[in-house]
Amino acid sequence: MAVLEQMTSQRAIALEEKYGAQNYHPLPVVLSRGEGVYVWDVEGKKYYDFLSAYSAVNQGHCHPKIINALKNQAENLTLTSRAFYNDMLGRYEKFTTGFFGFDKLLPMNTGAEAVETAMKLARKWGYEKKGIPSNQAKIIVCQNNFHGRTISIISASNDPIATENFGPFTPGIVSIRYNDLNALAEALKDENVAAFLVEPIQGEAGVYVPDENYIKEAYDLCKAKNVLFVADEVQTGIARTGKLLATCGNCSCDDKNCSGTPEVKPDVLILGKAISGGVFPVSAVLANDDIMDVIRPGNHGSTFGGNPLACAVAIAALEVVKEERLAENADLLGRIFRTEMQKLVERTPLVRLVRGKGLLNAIVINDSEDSSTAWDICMALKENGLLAKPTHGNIIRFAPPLVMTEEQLHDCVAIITKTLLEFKK
Ligand code: IF1
Repeated sequence: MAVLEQMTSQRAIALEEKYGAQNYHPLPVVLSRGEGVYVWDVEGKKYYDFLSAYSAVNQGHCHPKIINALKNQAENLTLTSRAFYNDMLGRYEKFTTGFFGFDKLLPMNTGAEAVETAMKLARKWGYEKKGIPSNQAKIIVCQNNFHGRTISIISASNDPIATENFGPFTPGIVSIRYNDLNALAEALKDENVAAFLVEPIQGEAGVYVPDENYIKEAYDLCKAKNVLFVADEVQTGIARTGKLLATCGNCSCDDKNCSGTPEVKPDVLILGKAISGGVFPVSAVLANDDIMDVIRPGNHGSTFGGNPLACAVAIAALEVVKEERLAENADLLGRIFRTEMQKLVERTPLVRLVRGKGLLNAIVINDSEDSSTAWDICMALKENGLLAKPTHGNIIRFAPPLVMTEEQLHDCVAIITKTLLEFKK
């Protein structure tokens, strides 16, 4: 069969260029195998994966427990649709609501679908519980956000490359400066606001960590105005930032010394990516009964939402997070990583600063946003056996799988240090 022809990197890239929509500009590396923190290209070269599929592979590539759950379920029942019950969905819903400390879960597949779901849920709650006049509900979002690629979600975006020539846009969305409590307080004066949708750390924007008090005080401002606090933890959730959730809240995390902020429990929690360990598209919206009960049969759904395969994979993926103490490991290794990167800031003018939380970090390269320097550095890192990719312009995001050992982390720090100290523009 042609599709199984002997593949080379060059051939694989040529096939995508000829037959694929050009909606990405990938780094020129063609991967064919993943295991833990490592990936291999088709020629057999081994790399550290320092992107984790944008924080979807927190548990490491092809984690045996998750793959076995996939295989076992795949041999029994993969999809029923929600026209009928199945024996996995209720189990998954009970497990996951208990895991994060909510009453109910609405299962979807991609992060964007979960964000759209949360927007619909917030609007319906606004009309039926808060009494907002019909079709007047507003949702507040933050500038430089990333919540996905659908029309309503990009209606909340101020990124020209994500929005140009995709209009007209969905109304009822108000955009404010991130990490600006005065801007939020001002926007909340509008009685028709149903929700504030926010990333606890803005990943795509360049791993912007807000002021320590921002999330908590934003939450308090929303509560004072009877506005839902909707946390998009698609990228920051599932232990990535050194806690089970970046907003944490009083989840069922049994880690007594959790550094989380228990007083911030989102009204609506959006999860995706690593909820499945990157093995299968799984996303979820969690909320308590007084919010989720506005959703009635026929209001919302999806063919694959809550399928048995997704449920089996997600249960296993979440169990790995607890069993292997991934949040604690991310917290510890993240502190070491930022300390080591700070040494680099002092050793080369090429790196302006390092920022992040847990194992969601980034370095800002000392060059203009439209320069190719960050890209060229990633190309050099690739040659030295580490894969990362620039986010906006001059920022390189570093987000390895959370199963990384301290020894592997120091190996990666050595690669990054060597590459940057030897780099010639
Ligand atoms: C791409 C970015 C990261 C997300 C948050 C929702 C979604 C995402 C906070 C939607 C998805 C992905 C999408 C992917 C690249 C990656 C990304 F660069 F696009 F912005 F991670 F930062 N909320 N992020 O980060 O989830 O529908 O993709 O499952 O579109 O290129 P999705």
